[in-house]
Amino acid sequence: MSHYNVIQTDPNYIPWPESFAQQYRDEGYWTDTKIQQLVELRASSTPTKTALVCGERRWSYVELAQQVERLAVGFQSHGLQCGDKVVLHLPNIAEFYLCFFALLKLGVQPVLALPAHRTSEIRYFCNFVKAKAYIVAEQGGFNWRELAEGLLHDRQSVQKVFCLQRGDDKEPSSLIVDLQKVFSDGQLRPSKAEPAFAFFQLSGGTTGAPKLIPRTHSDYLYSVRRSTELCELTSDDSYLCVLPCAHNFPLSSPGALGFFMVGGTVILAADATPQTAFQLIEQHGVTVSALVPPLALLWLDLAKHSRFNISPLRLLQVGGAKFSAEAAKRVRPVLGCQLQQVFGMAEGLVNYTRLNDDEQTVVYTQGRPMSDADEIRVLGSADKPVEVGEVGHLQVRGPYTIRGYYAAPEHNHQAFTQDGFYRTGDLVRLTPSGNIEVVGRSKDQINRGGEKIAAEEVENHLIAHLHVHDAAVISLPDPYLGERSCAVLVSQTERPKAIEIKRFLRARGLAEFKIPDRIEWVDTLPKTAVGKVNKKQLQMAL
Ligand code: OOB
Repeated sequence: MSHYNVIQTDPNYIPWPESFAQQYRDEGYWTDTKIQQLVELRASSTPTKTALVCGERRWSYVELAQQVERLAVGFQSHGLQCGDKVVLHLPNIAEFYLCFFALLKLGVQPVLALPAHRTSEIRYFCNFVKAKAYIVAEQGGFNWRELAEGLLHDRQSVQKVFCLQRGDDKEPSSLIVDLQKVFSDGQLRPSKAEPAFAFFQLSGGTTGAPKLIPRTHSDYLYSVRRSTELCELTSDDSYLCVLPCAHNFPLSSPGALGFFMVGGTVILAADATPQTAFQLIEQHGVTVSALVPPLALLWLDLAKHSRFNISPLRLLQVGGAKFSAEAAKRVRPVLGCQLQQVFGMAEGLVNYTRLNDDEQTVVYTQGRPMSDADEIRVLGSADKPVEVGEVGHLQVRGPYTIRGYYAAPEHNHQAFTQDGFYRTGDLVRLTPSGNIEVVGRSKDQINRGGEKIAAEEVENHLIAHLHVHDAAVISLPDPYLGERSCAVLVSQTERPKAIEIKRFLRARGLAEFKIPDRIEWVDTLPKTAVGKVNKKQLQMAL
């Protein structure tokens, strides 16, 4: 696609103001490269280098580029075209990247759903963006077929479901297209248009409905490029992708895209157990990986009596939730590699500790913004900047931080300031050296070991229960997850057992990580002076 293409307009998308866009281009932050070109560029510069390993399968750069092309041709013949939305719902398998690049090549805008999402979330995304297609893989414990057939039957927007089926129970279905059969030879018909942005990331959310985050080729690639520099990646590096590959952290910080950019190798882990990870590190000489804190704790435990040689690992990134200093201290002695703390968000801003930072900084802080063009401020009461060392609300604006969620004018009003800063909802403290320490949160969210739960979303599902009159979902401390969730419920009739409440939520198709870990009943929910539920008081009482 050349820049002569007509850029489609999308009234639901909020671009950077032209003066900022111009500055980001002039100063070289934004370029015209498209995300899918990462693989194409490498296919010509290092064609035979291994790009991707997934189980027994592997792809060189040129093979990857060819497969992406064939998939794009197939999607096009199924009617997908520039500006169409698609919900991409795949676990850590190579087809995630194949689909992602193929869709971007067509100008189709995928919503990057997480594997843990279920009927409730998927239906919402499909309806919200008016997705033309849904791409899913068969996975245990999830009746994807019922969901897929439901989506098609509804005759809303979804016209096609592409499913990656397992060999053993392939069932012929006239409605669902076998993803393997989509790959086809032929010529791609070029598009004369380009979408306003490339794809959607998902927000951890604080409201009843999850928010969609539009990311552009320019802003995303800049964040990837800057991340590869910070992590000093070279083509000799290989990345073990343990976290769900659709998430911003393992996709772009520097994640798989960073490794494709430098011509390194991406290795997908079939599961998130440390045993699998250690075996893959030894087998492939993995040099970098990224984890959420609970997984890092498991790695630390296993390393003490593992027979695998994990010495190739040079850098372990930990982020998504606060990593305790006690655990952070143990990374180098136990795992024999450098720790990098990563404090990022799908909305944009990513902070890193640097490879040459001193031990104190790496252990006690969550790093600092990756870009000189990131503008951050820490505000106290009445939105006045606080002193260094004081706790305040973190706000950010910059070349890869969005200016608004997709089609959410009311929420944007609260989440963004007049001058375009994103209110992160994180409570932080700046150290004298300019590093950030995350100390808490003002947003109504639970961070369950890196998985984000919007309290209001779960509360809305809970009060749909016949016997639940009122509900508050709060976080409680957990030694392993950092936080776990607790639903505090009020009934005016009877109090069903916890198991029945959980069963009810599962039946509503809610992702498993959002099912409350604990259920408590109270007579009334305590209120604050302004009449909101006093969650602090509930937390203290439990
Ligand atoms: C990453 O992205 P999201 O969108 O799943 O979650 C963002 C939120 C942040 O606002 C913060 O509340 C929390 O997750 N968070 C951390 C953290 N990293 C993220 N809180 C404390 N310490 C950390 N190191 O989680 C994400 C995106 C890109 C890179 C890394 C993480």
